[in-house]
Amino acid sequence: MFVKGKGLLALAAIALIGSGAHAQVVASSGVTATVPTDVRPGAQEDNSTAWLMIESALAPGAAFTVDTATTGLFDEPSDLAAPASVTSSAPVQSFLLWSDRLGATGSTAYVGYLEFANPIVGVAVRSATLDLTDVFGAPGVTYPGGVVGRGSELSPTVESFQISADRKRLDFQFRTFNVVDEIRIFATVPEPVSAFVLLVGLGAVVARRFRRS
Ligand SMILES: [Ca+2]
Ligand SMILES: [Ca+2]
Repeated sequence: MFVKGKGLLALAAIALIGSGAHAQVVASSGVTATVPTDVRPGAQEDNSTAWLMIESALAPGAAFTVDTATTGLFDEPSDLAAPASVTSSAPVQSFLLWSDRLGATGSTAYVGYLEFANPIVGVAVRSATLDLTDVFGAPGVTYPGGVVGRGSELSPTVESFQISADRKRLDFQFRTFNVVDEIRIFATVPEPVSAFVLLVGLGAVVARRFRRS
């Protein structure tokens, strides 16, 4: 019975993942998902992993500012476009990826990637653009608005990110010193009806697993 209870919990966890924005991240490396209340420098530190948090869902047609809406390797500031407002006809989800090393001296390298179920529309990496897009942050979370250096300072072989040709994968490399390194990612999400169909499908899988056990 105890084992069965654990199985129930595991299935409930799968259902939760399947029903939420977490389902939009299908694979990752070097990143730990978290639900923080404070993402200012020093609030949540780790020398072995970067952090990922789910932020707000944007309605179709909402305007948001990005530093690039194209694909490829970005390893110097001149690779970025001028900050520009974009809109998406599909619903969009905002995610914050960041790193914060222990303490405020020395430096730590972070390397990893995120794979999304749906295409990345654009990203914010400059401190000013991150400040500007904090309105799409998660409710109740304190952000480092106005903190110089919160963004990602692109530098060849030191700090960079890459968006794959199909826009579903973002590779990153941070060298984090005394502040933080952040990238805010805007990726499309399925229309609600699609998410519902996915849930029904997941329910069928869960039901089959229960019958089998
Ligand atoms: Ca720190
Ligand atoms: Ca930084």
